Amino acid sequence: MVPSIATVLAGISLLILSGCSGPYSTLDPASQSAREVAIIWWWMFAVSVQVLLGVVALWLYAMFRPQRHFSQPRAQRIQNQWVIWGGLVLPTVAIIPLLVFGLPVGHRMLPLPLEEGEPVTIQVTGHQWWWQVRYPQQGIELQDEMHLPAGVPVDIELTSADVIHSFWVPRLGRKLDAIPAYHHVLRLQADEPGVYYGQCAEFCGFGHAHMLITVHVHSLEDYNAWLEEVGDE
Ligand SMILES: [Cu+2]
Repeated sequence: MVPSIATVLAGISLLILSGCSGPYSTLDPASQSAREVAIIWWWMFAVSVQVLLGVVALWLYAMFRPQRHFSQPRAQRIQNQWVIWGGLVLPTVAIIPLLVFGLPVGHRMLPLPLEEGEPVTIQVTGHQWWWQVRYPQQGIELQDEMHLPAGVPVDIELTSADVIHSFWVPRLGRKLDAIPAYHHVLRLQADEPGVYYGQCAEFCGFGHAHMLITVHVHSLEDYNAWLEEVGDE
């Protein structure tokens, strides 16, 4: 029996969408800011599919339309209209909503002053090819491993000891470069306890692909208990 086109398309979609979940997927968000990034991604995907279908439809039309001959000035006018509408108006209309919705999402991941309380601060330094994680107040130092409290803003102070790296835990938020001599701050806030995985997202040499980090998110009580147990004060 030959499967119908609908069955084949459904099968292909399922196969593609199965890549949307998993430990490194931005489309399986576990924080408010990661959720907002995922929503924008889905909108961009939906709009780009419409654009693709539109372009394919125009291409088919151009291939199979009956031949018509225009005078030179009219042909030039039609050509100019395509450049103006397709080359200027369409990209502008597409980019403006992206800016309107995208800028506030990025803004919420900045280390802005909180209405109450202080964020937890963790210092992260990228090395070829590992992550050094420090809790300055407790004198804790870890390698390729991080512990965070859930539901609490955490400021990750990023720098690098050698080349440019990029810190990225896709399910918790955006990525941010770790650059030698600079200190960039990334604010994350995980929804709930769990284990999340990160990966260096800037090619940094031979061991880049194996530059991973495991993020353990605990309840606030468990996090404080962990700090007491591991810290030196
Ligand atoms: Cu890297």
